[in-house]
Amino acid sequence: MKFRLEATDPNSKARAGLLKTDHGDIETPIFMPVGTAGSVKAVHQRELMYDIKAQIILGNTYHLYLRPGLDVLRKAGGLHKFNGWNKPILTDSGGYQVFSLAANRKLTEEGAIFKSHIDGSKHTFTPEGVMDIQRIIGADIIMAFDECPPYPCDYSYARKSMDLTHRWLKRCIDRFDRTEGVYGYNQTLFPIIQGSVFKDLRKQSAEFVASCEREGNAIGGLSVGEPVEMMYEMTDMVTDILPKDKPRYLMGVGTPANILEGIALGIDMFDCVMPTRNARNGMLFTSEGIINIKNERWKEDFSPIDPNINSYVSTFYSKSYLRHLVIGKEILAAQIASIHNLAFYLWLVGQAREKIKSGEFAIWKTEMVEKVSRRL
Ligand code: PRF
Repeated sequence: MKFRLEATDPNSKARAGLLKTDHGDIETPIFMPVGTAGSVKAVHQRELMYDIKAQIILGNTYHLYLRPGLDVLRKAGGLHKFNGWNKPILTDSGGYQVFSLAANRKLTEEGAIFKSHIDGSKHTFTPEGVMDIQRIIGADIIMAFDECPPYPCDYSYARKSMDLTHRWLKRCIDRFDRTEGVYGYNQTLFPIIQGSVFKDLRKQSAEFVASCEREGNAIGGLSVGEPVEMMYEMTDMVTDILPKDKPRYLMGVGTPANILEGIALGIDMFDCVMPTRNARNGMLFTSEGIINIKNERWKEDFSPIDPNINSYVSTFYSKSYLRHLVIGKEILAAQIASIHNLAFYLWLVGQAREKIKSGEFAIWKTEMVEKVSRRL
């Protein structure tokens, strides 16, 4: 994997870059649609590729390991072959999902023991095991095994948790560096910074992660319920410590405004379930603001969903028609709304990239944050 910075904004820490993987290039800043179980919910690959223009998607170790399981994935030739997405894939390591989804989970020095949310079967994830699983899934970018402490959490818990995440990181690196990709292309491992909302812990974690000298770095443990100002403050601190010549990934973030602020603080990669999950509940993100399409206000609004977004569904379908589909619980509603929201997120990061390159990002960002946060 190679990363090249193409431009930096003179009035913020925003950067535009190019990340090269064996499955193609990624223009940063980028948003990565979440495809938890190997599918971006309600969206075909063709739509991801040509309407949304996604450049990389995310998968989850936890889900893919439980279903379809490693035998199927290995026989398929890896996730790219299995789901037909031949561009880059990043997998999250499973620690976060074990703690948000599994039953009876227990943390030890060795790893996490949990019961499947699907059939109650018992499993153990260790740093080594999770590296091996992500090798078999075949993601281009694989994530270290970490613990994301809840918010709020006290200082003593946050420190112990961070230390455990660091010990796990060493084990991840050790295992990753002793193994090879199963399918012939390169994979790379990103470590994850933790430390809750404590400045000294965040600093310590960022320094430890930077000292590992991997090809990219991630920031975890944020957007878990803390005030946004805290999230921005932690991100700001951490990006001052991380190397400038490597991509930074802010995990699980966020709203359109969060993403713009994150870019201003020097983040290059984002993922979030929000555009797809909220789409399925009728929440649309548009270039004019946020719409609850179920609202009476849109009943007879025959204007396009968003004329500024050049995905087929955004201009072809009207708000009124989409409202009708959502209220009738038609399957098509989830498809249209998900494609539109993802196309909007990709449009937003694409615009940010253009503005960084032309040196106008900072002013544009302030206006845009206000615009995309409005509730219509
Ligand atoms: N760790 C991992 N995945 C994550 C997070 C984390 O802290 C977050 C926190 N926002 C989202 N996804 N491994």
